[in-house]
Amino acid sequence: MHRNGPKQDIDESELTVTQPKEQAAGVTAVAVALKRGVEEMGVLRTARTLARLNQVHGFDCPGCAWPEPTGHRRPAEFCENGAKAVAEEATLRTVTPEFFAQHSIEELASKSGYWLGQQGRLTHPMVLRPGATHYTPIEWDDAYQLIVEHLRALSSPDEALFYTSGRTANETAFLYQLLVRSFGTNNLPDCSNMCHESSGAALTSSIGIGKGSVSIDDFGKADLIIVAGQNPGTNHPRMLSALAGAKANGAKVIAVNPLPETGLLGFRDPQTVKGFTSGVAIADDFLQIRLGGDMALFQGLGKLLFEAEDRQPGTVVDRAFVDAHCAGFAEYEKSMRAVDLGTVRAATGLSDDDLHRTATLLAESKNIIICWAMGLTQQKHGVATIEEATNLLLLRGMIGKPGAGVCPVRGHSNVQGDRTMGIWEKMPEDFLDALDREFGITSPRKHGYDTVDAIRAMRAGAAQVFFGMGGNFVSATPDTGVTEAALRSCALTVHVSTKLNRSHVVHGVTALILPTLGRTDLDLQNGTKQQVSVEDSMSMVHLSTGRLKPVSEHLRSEVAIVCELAQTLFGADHPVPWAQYQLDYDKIRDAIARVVPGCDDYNKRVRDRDGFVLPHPPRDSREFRTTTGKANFAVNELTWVPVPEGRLILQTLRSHDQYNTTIYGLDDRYRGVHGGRKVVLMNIDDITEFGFVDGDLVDLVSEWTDGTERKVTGFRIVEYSTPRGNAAAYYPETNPLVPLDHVAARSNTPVSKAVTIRVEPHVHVEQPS
Ligand SMILES: Nc1nc2c(c(=O)[nH]1)N[C@H]1C(S)=C(S)[C@@H](COP(=O)(O)OP(=O)(O)OC[C@H]3O[C@@H](n4cnc5c(=O)[nH]c(N)nc54)[C@H](O)[C@@H]3O)O[C@H]1N2
Ligand SMILES: Nc1nc2c(c(=O)[nH]1)N[C@H]1C(S)=C(S)[C@@H](COP(=O)(O)OP(=O)(O)OC[C@H]3O[C@@H](n4cnc5c(=O)[nH]c(N)nc54)[C@H](O)[C@@H]3O)O[C@H]1N2
Ligand code: SF4
Ligand SMILES: [Mo]
Repeated sequence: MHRNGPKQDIDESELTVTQPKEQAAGVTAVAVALKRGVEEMGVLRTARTLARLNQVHGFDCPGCAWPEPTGHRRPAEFCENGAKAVAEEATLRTVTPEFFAQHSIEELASKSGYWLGQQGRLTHPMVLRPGATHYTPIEWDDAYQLIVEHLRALSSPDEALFYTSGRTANETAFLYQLLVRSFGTNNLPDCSNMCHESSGAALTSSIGIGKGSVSIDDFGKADLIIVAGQNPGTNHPRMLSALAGAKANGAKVIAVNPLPETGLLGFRDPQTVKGFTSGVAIADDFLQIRLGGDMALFQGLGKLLFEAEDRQPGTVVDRAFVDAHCAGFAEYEKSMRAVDLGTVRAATGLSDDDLHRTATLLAESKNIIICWAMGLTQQKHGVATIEEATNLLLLRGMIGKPGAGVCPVRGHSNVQGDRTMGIWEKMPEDFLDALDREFGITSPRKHGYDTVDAIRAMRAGAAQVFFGMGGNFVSATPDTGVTEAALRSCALTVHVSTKLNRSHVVHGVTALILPTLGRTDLDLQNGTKQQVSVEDSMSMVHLSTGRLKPVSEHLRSEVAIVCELAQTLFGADHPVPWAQYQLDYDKIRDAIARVVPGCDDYNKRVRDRDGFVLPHPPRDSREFRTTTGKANFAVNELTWVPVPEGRLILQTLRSHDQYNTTIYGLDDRYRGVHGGRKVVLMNIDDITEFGFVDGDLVDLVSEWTDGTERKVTGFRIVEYSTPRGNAAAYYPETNPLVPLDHVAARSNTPVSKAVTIRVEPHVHVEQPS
């Protein structure tokens, strides 16, 4: 079944730009999904795989964390990007030991992430010995030995880092954190540190739990839905169906975004007959906000809501809810009344009319949901911004009733589950107590490093072993130059991966690639079929069963890799029954049931038709387990992102044809960018002011407060509808521009959505031959 990947890398000179699309999804989306499937998997495998995607006895889509509808499921419960995610994983192209013999590390390091990923699935465990030019095959047992030797050589367990990306299933996540804590450290950085950490921090402080409070059914009951800092047409495509359904029931949708994202403005549902021929506008109103202006918006709206209450007392503030369930209301009211609307207009770029229109809708709607993603979280004041959004909902009594609530829309398909299972550098004491009781271990209590601190630790020589459970650490993290040097300084880097990526070629002195099964793959342990479980963005937990024949007999499941490594590391008489867990994942689920809150009877309930929903006290009973025992109104000083003279504020975002650092193709169809990725979207007035024209090649230079500069070169200017002073370019190409120390207050999340840059003409430097 071996097939080779494409030989050609990206040629940016083939980049073309067309008008952005006015409607998302529709027939083209279906056609693209099928074409990508057939290219990678062939016709039969495509048909078999897509038929099982998101179905009750099938596998969970590895695309994103948007939930499946409960009850009746349509025959095709997936979207274009879900199909692409599956094609990417279920591909028949392979990266074999022969591939590694043909390509040196130096050569692979010169390729784009796109090229690396397109080569196919990894088939063998591989090792790069100190000073070697090529990866060579290694036996699994020898690989474990090598890791254990390095771990034992450390002077403290805290010198090892154990990263997790959010595709990892609950069973793996639970065992992995157990291994790490048995070893003696809480160094469990994860992709969530770069993603919804700000949501977790804000919601925990405001309502006592870091998860969203709505279910998919609430969308059908809402009459106002605000979607802020999110591009669902690309990143959570089936959310558009939920929004379209809400609108059919009379809801209004407001999009808050610097860009007129296609999916928000128009949508053709490919799963309905009508959707093939006509579309609906999703957003009733579009607030084209300036980057980082959301906190000002929510504060301005807070002020206007109090003024509306003054005009018609008793109609806006939900006194009964506030009195019974909230703390800090008086301080909040005082701070809102002091908000200066002039500052709000400057910070947001919105008009008085925009603010009043939105406030009126907020005051009059009976059931309000606020959704958000990276546009809010990856800001310096991301935590405070989310608290301000939550304040508005508390004021209106919108938590813990049908059709209303907070909705952080998670990224990776199991990033929320990983947290529930203990992947966090600072898990609460009661979780660690339960873990210790169950297994007779002593978990360390000192908090570990998150992602940014992990990079700092490597840079400082305080960490020498990096272990990645999935993901692509080097490309996903900020400040690429700094991070690459940090990883290269490690004695050992290990990656459990499905596909080749840049983290394999920017390596420690010794490096290992451990190839693993993905969601779609059949997982047999000792001849018995195993299943895993996952949790979506709305706390629904259910099983996922892969059925495809793995591309190589040398792949091992993530669970098997953790269990085998643990046995090598701890020996046979360790209190955790690793060997049993490996052979029967039901046994892992039994342990999860005893340790993880809300998971009682886990084995039975994950097998229910739609799975089960984890408890959420504010949603279930308006109970708020915060420091005050009530929902907390937060008071924050207004923060926003002014544009310095002659500079731009740059956001780094996803194209329609990528999954984080995995580039599926070169077609950002909705935005009209084709054939390449090095573009910078700019407002026409900025282009003109800086003396450029659309199509010019430029270098982007980021400036940081300590006087240091970072640069990426050869980007094409594309005239685009974005607020004055705000620009956009794709991640990960622009990660070198994000300073490591540019992080959100209270969540330490890299500020990927507001980097100060200047734009310089691109000077072509001839390489010496
Ligand atoms: N196909 C596909 N699906 C994905 C992913 C993928 O890469 N590809 N990634 C997954 C992951 S891990 C995640 S976290 C999610 C990410 O999902 P999103 O958060 O939708 O992803 P981004 O592309 O970062 O888009 C950020 C959006 O916020 C807007 N924005 C930026 N800054 C601001 C701001 O200051 N204020 C406001 N109001 N808006 C702003 C941008 O214009 C853009 O529309 O998607 C998940 N799903
Ligand atoms: N500038 C900038 N940087 C960002 C962001 C941004 O918006 N702007 N977004 C941030 C966000 S929200 C996130 S979540 C992170 C993402 O950070 P990561 O999660 O680290 O990155 P991914 O690109 O999702 O990881 C892709 C790799 O995962 C491996 N993989 C895929 N499936 C599996 C599997 O089933 N098992 C295993 N073991 N491996 C698998 C493959 O080898 C693939 O190459 O990036 C962050 N970085
Ligand atoms: S919305 Fe997300 S989870 Fe659902 S099919 Fe699309 S990519 Fe997969
Ligand atoms: Mo994410």
